[in-house]
Amino acid sequence: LRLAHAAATTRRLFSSTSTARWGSPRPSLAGLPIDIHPEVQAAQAEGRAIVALESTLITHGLPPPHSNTLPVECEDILRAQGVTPATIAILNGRIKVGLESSQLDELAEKGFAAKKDGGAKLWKVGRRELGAAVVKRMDGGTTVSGTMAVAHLAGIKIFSTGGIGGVHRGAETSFDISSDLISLSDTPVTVVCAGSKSILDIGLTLEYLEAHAVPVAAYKTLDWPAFYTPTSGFKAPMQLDSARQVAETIIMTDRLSLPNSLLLGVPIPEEWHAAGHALQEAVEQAVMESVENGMAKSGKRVTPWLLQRVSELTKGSSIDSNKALIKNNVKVGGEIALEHARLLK
Ligand code: PSU
Ligand code: MN
Repeated sequence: LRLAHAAATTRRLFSSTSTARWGSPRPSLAGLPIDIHPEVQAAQAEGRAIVALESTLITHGLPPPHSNTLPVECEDILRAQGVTPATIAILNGRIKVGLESSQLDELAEKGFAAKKDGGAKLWKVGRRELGAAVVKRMDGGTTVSGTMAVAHLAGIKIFSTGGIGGVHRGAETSFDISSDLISLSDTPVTVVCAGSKSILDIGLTLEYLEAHAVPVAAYKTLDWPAFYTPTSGFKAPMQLDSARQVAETIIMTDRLSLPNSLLLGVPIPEEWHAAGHALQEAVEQAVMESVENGMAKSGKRVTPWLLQRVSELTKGSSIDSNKALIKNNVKVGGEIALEHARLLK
């Protein structure tokens, strides 16, 4: 009897649902603690363009007043294009896809408060934290990996952000590699970014992405960008030349049943190039300090620490560049989403 019971249990464990791999097909949302904003639902029902936005940059990335103003500005850019924004976050254990402007503000305020109380109630939510954040009724800013997971559940294909996480400098001893990279390999949501900051080892990050079969393309150039600067010294493995070509690549990747994302690197706009080179020096100094004071080995705290330190060292001027590139990525994401929706009509 015990044997028969064990066999039945094994069958249940390995029945169709439990062997479905992450990626596709998309699971049903029935009964899940996910609130899709009515505006997003309407856009989905009508096949209109939608762009997902992350919220770690609100809660852990930018200081006030930028954490209050930038998210609204990003959503306005999309609305002006006729694209529906879907900012993704966790509020009191509910996974939100699309927020009210009062909720965007609430997240910024919670991020600010968390800097004082250590963030007991507010998490930086990567994909691995999603389940517990819901169960423990947390508030959370979702990272690239967290946002991709939720966007995928909600059926949103395009996501714009500033920079992605990656392989940290010194990863050969610290093992610090962002789960953003794993998500890029197995979640079919396109990520529009400005590359990554040189707080990371950009060469190793590109190698990791290659090893994990992630298509990486620079937008209208072959230079892989480095966040504040349009070049990183590395070439992108490929170049995509228009929003239309990106949208076609997304659709073809889906039709080929591939589970991966497409990572698009968009260079920061020209008027910010000169500022970028000066910022680069502050990045170098911040990384050096993080090694000296041990922050480099502090796990998920190191990225926010470095971002904050760069902003201090540049008396806040890194933030202007940061905002400019995020808004530019949002605009490019909107153009891609419009093409994508048009091609699928
Ligand atoms: N890089 C930035 N700004 C950010 C982040 C990265 O220049 O705000 C955030 C993003 O949300 C990214 C996350 O997904 O940090 C990566 O964190 P980690 O390295 O702990 O995986
Ligand atoms: Mn890390």
